[in-house]
This record gives sequence, structure tokens and C-alpha cells, in this order.
Amino acid sequence: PFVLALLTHETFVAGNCWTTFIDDTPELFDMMVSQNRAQKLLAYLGDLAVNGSSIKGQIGEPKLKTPIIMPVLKDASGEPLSTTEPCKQGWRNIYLEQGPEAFAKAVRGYKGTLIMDTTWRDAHQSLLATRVRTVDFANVAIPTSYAYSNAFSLECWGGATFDVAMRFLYEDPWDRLRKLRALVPNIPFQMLLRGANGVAYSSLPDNAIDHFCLQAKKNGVDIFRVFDALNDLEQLKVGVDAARKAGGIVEATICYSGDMLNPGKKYNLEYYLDVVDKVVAMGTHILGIKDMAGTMKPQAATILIGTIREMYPDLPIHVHTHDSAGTGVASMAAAAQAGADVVDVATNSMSGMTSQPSIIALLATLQGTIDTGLDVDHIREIDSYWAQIRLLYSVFEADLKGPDPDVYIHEIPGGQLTNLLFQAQQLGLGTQWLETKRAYVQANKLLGDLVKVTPTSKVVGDLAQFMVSNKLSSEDVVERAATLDFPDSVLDFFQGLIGQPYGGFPEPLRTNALRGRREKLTERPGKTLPPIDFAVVRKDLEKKYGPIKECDVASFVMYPKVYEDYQAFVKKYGDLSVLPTKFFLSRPEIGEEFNVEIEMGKVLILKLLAIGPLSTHTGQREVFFELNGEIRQVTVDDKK
Ligand code: 3PY
Ligand code: ZN
Repeated sequence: PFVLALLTHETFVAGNCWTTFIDDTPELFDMMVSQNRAQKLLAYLGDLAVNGSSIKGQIGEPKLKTPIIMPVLKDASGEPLSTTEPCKQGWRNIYLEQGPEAFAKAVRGYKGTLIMDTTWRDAHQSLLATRVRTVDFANVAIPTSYAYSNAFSLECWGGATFDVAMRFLYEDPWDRLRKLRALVPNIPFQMLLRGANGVAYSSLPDNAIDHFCLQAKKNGVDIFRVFDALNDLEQLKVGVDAARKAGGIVEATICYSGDMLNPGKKYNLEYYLDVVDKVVAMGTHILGIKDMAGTMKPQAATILIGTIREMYPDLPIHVHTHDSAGTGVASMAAAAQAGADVVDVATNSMSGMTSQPSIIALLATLQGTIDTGLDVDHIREIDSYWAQIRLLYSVFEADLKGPDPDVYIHEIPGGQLTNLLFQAQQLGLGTQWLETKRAYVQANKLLGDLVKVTPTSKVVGDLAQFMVSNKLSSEDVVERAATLDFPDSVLDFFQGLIGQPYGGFPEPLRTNALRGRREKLTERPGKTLPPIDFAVVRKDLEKKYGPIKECDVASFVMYPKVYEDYQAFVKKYGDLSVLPTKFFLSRPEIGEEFNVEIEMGKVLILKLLAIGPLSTHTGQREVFFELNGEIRQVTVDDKK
């Protein structure tokens, strides 16, 4: 790249070089960095052109073929609203100026019901395998800051988005957070934290959770929805304390599992009210109720939220659901009527089924009775953008055909339902899906009827798939437990690495499955895990990767292997988050021109010119591009 920078420098090209030209021309270094980036980008595009997309889970080509039409918001007189600068007015100002307690009080004092929009996190996690990229949020962020300026929050971070960003999209999740924060300074940003597991699948040392939350707060998170998959209060408290110490707004959350109206259900009204009392005693700014499978029927919402409202008149309540059964709008309307302060919805084109209920359907349901402070025309305009983005990401659709009211029976959380359906479809056996759903019910029973959400839902799902693929009945599992080779997640659960389930572990299944190979924990794992020495981790990472940020240390601590693989990818192909999604997922047409802004004001104009013949000698092809008017060539291994 240095030679290239030198050879393309205009002074050099004009032949006006002098002996100290290199020393006197510091911009050569910048040019070298840019050209290095450009060369890496071409390496990715060349590979895509020869071998097709390597993005995991992608099937086929995006359905969106035309350039995206951007939303235009209109003011009260019908004139286009200027959206060159982000909106400055919103609920976040109360938090920034007066702190989390005042924010919670103001939310509770609001006469109507506020909404959280999940489009930037849960909706795409539930419908599109968490694959939506930073650039597609960033492009609509400023208009969103206006259209949603009265929203309680935008859920935009945490949950599965953290590891998927690095693992499959080759993006830095912290960079996403910072970019979006700069574009939306007015609306609170909300993240999902899995208690003592952080955003991972099992417990970390407590100081890792503290460190992570502090980084999250510093980089832009305001509200921390903290849950524990077993409603294990000890595990929950680790996350709650970490979020509070970081200075965030704490939303300690109870997971709602199954249909509490079902007589004999283990998780009934009494159970939830008891957990609510304990969570309130723990201290939280807001109480979250998380119905991750969408099994909270409207009547259950009325009873549960109504009772909590009466018990705790000053406590803000925030309710989350999934629309898997098709009853999400009715349940959120019931929750709002029963006194919820905030309910969760998603933009229409990213709503429904395993995602959150549609925002406009909810607004229509509440119209004339409960105010949300939102302008429906603005919301609709933002959705016109998401309708196109849904087509752009069609390659990750699980092809759900309609609501699945069987969720009241199988209780599979939204994101996992899409995932398991996708996997069953990939096997192409037709009956696989039905068998998986039935096995899920049996696996849940075998494990003692768990609260099912990441990571316990994975334990149940893994056991279910294990039963289907090994043709095991429930009786087989119980009888042959001492010789079966259970999935790791099931053993982790039995060991106690995920926490202690309500009602205890199933015996003798637990003992037979563990067979003395792992010690049974009776206390939360974080109590005995040695704390992380962050200075040492940082030093090791800097030795490998050069100067890094404190949030990179947090990424490594949360997902060591994923972080290292991500770094290796970036070393090879550079930061691809700047590449428009169409060209990240599929190769351009020959001769099609497109732009990539590799940094503020530095735009590359690219064109794929030709893909050369296969060299039988090397197994490679030459791929030719035009880059800012010059021909560039990359050599690519043909992997087909
Ligand atoms: C997650 O933990 O990622 C979830 O979305 C749980 O509902
Ligand atoms: Zn959810």
C-alpha cells in the first residue's frame, strides 16, 4: 500500500518528486491507510463475487432490488420537517438533567401509556436472526429521533445483538451503540442484560458484569432491562447492582412463563406476586414484566398488571410481549388499561408473529382512550423505510406463515421459535417441526418446567433436538440418563451454572446425567468464579492487537473466541460496517457503480468490472474493479 500511495500521489505522478519527498509528505501515510482499507474491502468484494455470500444463515439473494426511498416527515402544516440535525427533545433529557429516580417518577406521572419500540433489537432478533446491520439503523436514525421523540425508549442493544454483531456481521457492537447514540441524543436507549450472564449464555465473574455495564452506560445505554432466566433473584441482583452502579436506569424484570390462567400451573399469580415483592425490595427504578414467549393472554395481563398496580401505586411498570399467538396487541392494550406505564411494540413491517405487536395496531386500539404522545403519520413514514429493509434482509426470513397459538402449550420464546423452525426447515423432513415442538414440551417437563428464556430456553431446545434426533421418548431419557451423552447446555444447567430453578432440580435425572463428572453448585456461580484482572487482559490484548478501547476488553471477557475471530476477520477485510447491506450480502452486477464512505467525507466509488477465468494451476481467479476511476485487481481463491 505504501508504494501504491506513493505511485498515485499527484506530485509523484506529475514527476515533480524531490529526494526528501517521502519525509515532506505526511499525507502519504493517510493515503496508505485509506488504500490499505480500500484493498481489504476489495478483497471482501472479490471473495463475494467469486464464492457468493459466506454470511451464516443466508439463503439466496435479497429481494430488494431498488435503491431505498428515505422517509420524509411532515410538520403540522404539511411541510417537510428538516432532519439534517437530530431532534433534541425527548424523555432522555429528564434522565440526563435530573437522574434515574426523577425519570422514573416522570414516567409514572405520565397520564397515558408510553411505548418502547423494539425494532432495533428484539424485532430483528426474533424475525431476521438478529442480522440487521448498523448502517441500516444509522440511515434512519435521525428521522426516528423526530418520529419517536415522545417514546419511552428505543431498545437497540444487548440480548443476542452483541455476539451476533461480531460473530456473523463482523461489526463492533460498541461502535453501533456510539454511532446510533450520536444520531439519537433525545430518546432513551434501552438494552437487554441477562443478569449475571451479561450478554453471554452462562455466568461470568461479578466484576465482569460491573465492568460491562459501566462500558455500556459510557457508550450510550440509558435503561438496563435486567432479567434472570430462572427468576433467580441472586443472579438477577448481580445485573441490577451493576446497572445501578453504572448510573443507569434500572428495569429489574420478571420473566413470565406459560399461561398463568391455566389451573395447576407452577408459575401462577401467587408466584409472580411473590417475586415482584422481592424485586421491589431489591430496589429498581422500573419493574419489567417480560413475556418472552407471548403467553400472557389479555385476561392474564389485566389480572397481573392490575394487581401489581394496586400493590405498588408509585412503581412504573413496563410490559414486554411477543405476538406469536396473535394476541399481542390485545395483551398490550389490556396491560395499558390495567395501569402499565410502558408497553413494547415494533414498527409494523418488523412486527407480528414472533416479534412484538405492531405499533400502529396498538395505537389504533388505544385511540381515543389512552394517549401515547406519538404522531401516527410520522410512525407510518418511518415504517415505509422498514418495509424496504425487511425485503433487503429477506435472505434471513424463517418463513413463518402465521400466528402459532400453540405457543400457549409449547411456550417457546419468540426468537427461539423462529430459530427452531428455521433449523427444522433446513432438515427438510416436513414433520421435523411438529416433532420438535412436541419434544420441547416433553423436555421442559423433564427439566422440571423451567422459566424459558435465554439461556434456559436453549437448554430445553437442545434437549428437545437431542430427543428428536436420537428418537428418545421422555421415558427413555429418564431410564437411560446414566448412559446418555447429554448436550453441554443441559449439563451446564444441571451443574447449576445457569442458576437455581424455582422448585429445585429434577432428580434423579440431574444426578444420573452428571454422574459425578461435574460438581453440583448450590450457590450462584459468580460467587466462586475468580474476578477478572482487567489490566492483565488489556495488556495481553494490546500485545496482540495494538491500542484498544476499554469496551474491547469487555467484548473479549464476554466472548473471548468470538472477539478474536472478529479481530482476525477485520485484519483481513477491514471494517465492513461501512459497506451498504446489498453489497455485503450479494455481489454487484458487472458495471454497477456504488459508493462506500469508508470514513467521514472519504467516499470510494466502486464498480465490479470482470471476474477472470479459473486458473487450474492455482485454483484462483482475478477479479477486476474500478476504484475512484482506477483499475484494481484482486486474486481470490475459488472455493466452489
Ligand atoms: C435474549 O436474551 O436475547 C432475549 O431476547 C430473551 O428474550
Ligand atoms: Zn423479547
